[in-house]
Amino acid sequence: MKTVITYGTFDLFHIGHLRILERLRQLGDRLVVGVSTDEFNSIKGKQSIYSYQERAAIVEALSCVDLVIPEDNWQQKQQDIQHYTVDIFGIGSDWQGKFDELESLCQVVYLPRTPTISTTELKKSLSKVDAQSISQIKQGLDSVLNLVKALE
Ligand code: C2G
Repeated sequence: MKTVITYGTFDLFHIGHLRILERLRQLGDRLVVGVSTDEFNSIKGKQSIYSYQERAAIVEALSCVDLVIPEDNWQQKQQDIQHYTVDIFGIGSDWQGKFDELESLCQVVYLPRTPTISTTELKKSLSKVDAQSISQIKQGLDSVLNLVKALE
């Protein structure tokens, strides 16, 4: 069985996240996803809208994802690759070259990012809407989350 692993924050889950996870899953038979914990996000300089639990639940609900693990630090990749007998480490091209040291343990692939969408841009456009719209959006997102939980 060929195992693929990747890592990310996956906040405000969007089509760019879905596309990379689906493409990575197609490279093997099992996809393991390390979702950054809230504490690790602080180290990464990221403040996510959704908590780790919510972000992990959404990623875990995807049919292309087989296992979600917490990503607590930069150093755990080597241990994870050995623990899960990973054949391929993959991540978006915005990280091109950053994880080449893992080539001594497994194949390393950088896949093209989906252009014109990012969580940062989503946050910027969301911050332009008024408070009432935000609560309406939150209600909508909460019902999506409840649906995901109901499907679990
Ligand atoms: N991504 C993408 N296209 C986008 C946005 C994101 O392909 N438009 C990919 C990224 O390249 C990454 C994954 O989606 O592979 C998750 O992106 P983020 O949630 O932004 O995660 P990041 O901050 O890149 O964390 O140790 C690795 C880090 O945890 C990666």
